[in-house]
Amino acid sequence: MTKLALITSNQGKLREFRSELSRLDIEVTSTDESCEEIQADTIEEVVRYCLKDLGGRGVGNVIIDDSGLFIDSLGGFPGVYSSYVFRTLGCKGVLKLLEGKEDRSAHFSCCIGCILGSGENIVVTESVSGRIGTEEKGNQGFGFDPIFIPQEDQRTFAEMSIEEKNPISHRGKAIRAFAEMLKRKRGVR
Ligand code: ITT
Repeated sequence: MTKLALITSNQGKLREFRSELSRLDIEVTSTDESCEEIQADTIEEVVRYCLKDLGGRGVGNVIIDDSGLFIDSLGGFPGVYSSYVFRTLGCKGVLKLLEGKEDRSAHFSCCIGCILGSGENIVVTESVSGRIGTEEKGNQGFGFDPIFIPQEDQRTFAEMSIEEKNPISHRGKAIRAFAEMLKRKRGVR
């Protein structure tokens, strides 16, 4: 079985990685390891910088996940500031920012970065389109899940189980693409 450690302070992310990757015979552990998180214009830049920092210190077999909620009518905000905005404004604050706005379209993006024991890197980004609801709904998931309704659904992510969210979510898609690339690299050294 392949073993990879996820660097995150977010238990919701860890649960989603474990749920998806255990089926592919990849064990995801947690770790106290950390990396330098820069403020950049894109989540990919944040991930690539972090991988460079880890690689420079000889750290391997770790995964990182930088993600964000991008709201069209707010010019993509909170985007790379999602973590800060969740901690400060929360779901309620975002709903307030959208009061009176007709266009509620948004997407979540997730960038996964991995540095293998060999030092090779994998970087993959996936997204899911949807809209911001008019109130918080549901108590599953984490973060902005209670206000995000994926395309072609009427329920928020927080009204879905992990088994329902992963097949359509930004993270679920990114994890599967990552696993595919990992397989092509023929196992973790
Ligand atoms: P780590 O950096 O320690 O992994 P974090 O929660 O700070 O944890 P990010 O920097 O990637 O994670 O920030 C992403 C924020 O976007 C996060 O705080 C959530 O509020 C939100 N987010 C990302 N993915 C989400 C998802 O699947 N459902 C709901 N909110 C999500």
